Amino acid sequence: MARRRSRLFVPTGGAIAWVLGMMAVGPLVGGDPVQVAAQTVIEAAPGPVATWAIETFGSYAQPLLMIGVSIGIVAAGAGFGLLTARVDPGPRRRLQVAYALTLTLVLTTGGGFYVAGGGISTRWMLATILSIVPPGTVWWASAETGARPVGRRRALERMSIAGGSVLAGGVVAQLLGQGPPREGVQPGDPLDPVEEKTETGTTTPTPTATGDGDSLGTRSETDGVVVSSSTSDEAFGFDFEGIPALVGSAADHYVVDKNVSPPRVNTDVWSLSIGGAVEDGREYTFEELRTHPDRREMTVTMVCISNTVGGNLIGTTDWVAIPVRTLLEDAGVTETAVDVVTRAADGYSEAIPWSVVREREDIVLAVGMDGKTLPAEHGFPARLLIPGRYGMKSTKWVTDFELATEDHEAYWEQRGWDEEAVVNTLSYVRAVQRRGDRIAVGGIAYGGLRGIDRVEVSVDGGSTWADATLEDPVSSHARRRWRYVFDRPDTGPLDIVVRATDGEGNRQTSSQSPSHPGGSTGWHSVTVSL
Ligand SMILES: Nc1nc2c(c(=O)[nH]1)N[C@H]1C(S)=C(S)[C@@H](COP(=O)(O)O)O[C@H]1N2
Ligand SMILES: [Mo]
Repeated sequence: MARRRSRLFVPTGGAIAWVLGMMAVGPLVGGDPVQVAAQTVIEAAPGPVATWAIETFGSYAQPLLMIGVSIGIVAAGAGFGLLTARVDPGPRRRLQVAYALTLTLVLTTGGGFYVAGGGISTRWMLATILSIVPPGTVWWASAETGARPVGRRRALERMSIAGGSVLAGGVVAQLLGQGPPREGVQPGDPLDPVEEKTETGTTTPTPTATGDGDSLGTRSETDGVVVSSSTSDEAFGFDFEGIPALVGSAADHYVVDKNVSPPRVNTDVWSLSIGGAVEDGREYTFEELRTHPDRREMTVTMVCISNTVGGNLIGTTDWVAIPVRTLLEDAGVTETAVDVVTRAADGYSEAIPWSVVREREDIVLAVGMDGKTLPAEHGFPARLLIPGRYGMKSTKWVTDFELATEDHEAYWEQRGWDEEAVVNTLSYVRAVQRRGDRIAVGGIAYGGLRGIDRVEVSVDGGSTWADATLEDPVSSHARRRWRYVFDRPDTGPLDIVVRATDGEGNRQTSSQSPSHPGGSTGWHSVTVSL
């Protein structure tokens, strides 16, 4: 009995120790084999499966997948234990199995860290060795038990030795951290300001009306809408509790990509290459881009195609960017060019017709965000921005521009999402505040390049509508904020609905569609009491 139990316990416990040990030392190389496995699953997943996961789990999809992969590895260990618990292969066979297992363990661990850390280094070696110790300890601790059944105390002792080696690996990894700071520019480093603002997409932020009640009474949230009361008796501005900043910070900006952890790019070796159907293929260093004479500041709103009505996958911030067409024209685009394909350090790709890029000065390569170089998760050192299209078109961690002579099928397009991904007009309620008898409903509205002309609000579930007041646009590429203020002494429920009309006179459709394949549509509604 005891022997059988130990044959089940050893591979299961070994697998647990292995997974935990690898995760603990991951910081040494900036990733671990479990992440590599999860990333492989994400990229191999058929379009409908990937889409289903995004729609069902949203931003939990990747963490859940990591847990799933870990459970899978442990289950494989247990399965192996179950299969082998019945047979006694004899000492010779047992030795062969032990060799084969050790070899597999070393190869997968070393190989996984190699991929995760981008090559062979002392850290890679250390991570691999430290990760083999915990499962090795479990195995070693059980090796002698073949002869004697393990007592509860001995078993506990062994578990703590394995646990201790995981901890020790974690401590080493934390002490050595991500390694000495690299030479060269880092994500989020200070960026020289653009001295002379160029026209495109730039406006000076308009100061907003005052009276934005610091003196808060209460605050709560209903379906993501901030509901508050304030003791202020000043007139409402656009900035009351729960309304996003006119221009958000980098930290405010949502993060969406296919990666379990963002690729880390070293600007000392990175360059942006421009090739394909051009006369002179060329490379830009980060330094050349960072100081490019045509760089400009732009306030741009980005929204993810998987955002649901009223959702938070929308951000507005200041970028420093260079028109893509300038970079491409300098390389001399030839007649045969059809698509501008962008490729990225994480294997992602996107494409946009050259005929579109040629016409638009506002399709840009961003090298700065919120006054600094890009944060790693937003695409350091350089990312595309295509205002008016969903975020998926805006490739992060760009490494290559390739002028392709035929239509290119991009990462999400292969997975069944819309190719052009032009944003649908949207308007969201973000906050409701009471000041005495007065109530303000406020939020944002975005119509991509079409702009927003009008926002209407209903507080009776759509029976009657009133015009909201729109804030002056901060940029032609940014969403607008709005508010609607009315008198309501009683505290009964309000059925709030909002709808916008874009700059071409089209009212936002009331028909509800899911985000796949072309982005969500429908009016945002919320019921609040205050
Ligand atoms: N290289 C790369 N670029 C990418 C992605 C990606 O997975 N890899 N995801 C895209 C998607 S779906 C969106 S919504 C935006 C999000 O950009 P943000 O994280 O800076 O907000 O990046 C886009 N660019
Ligand atoms: Mo997205």
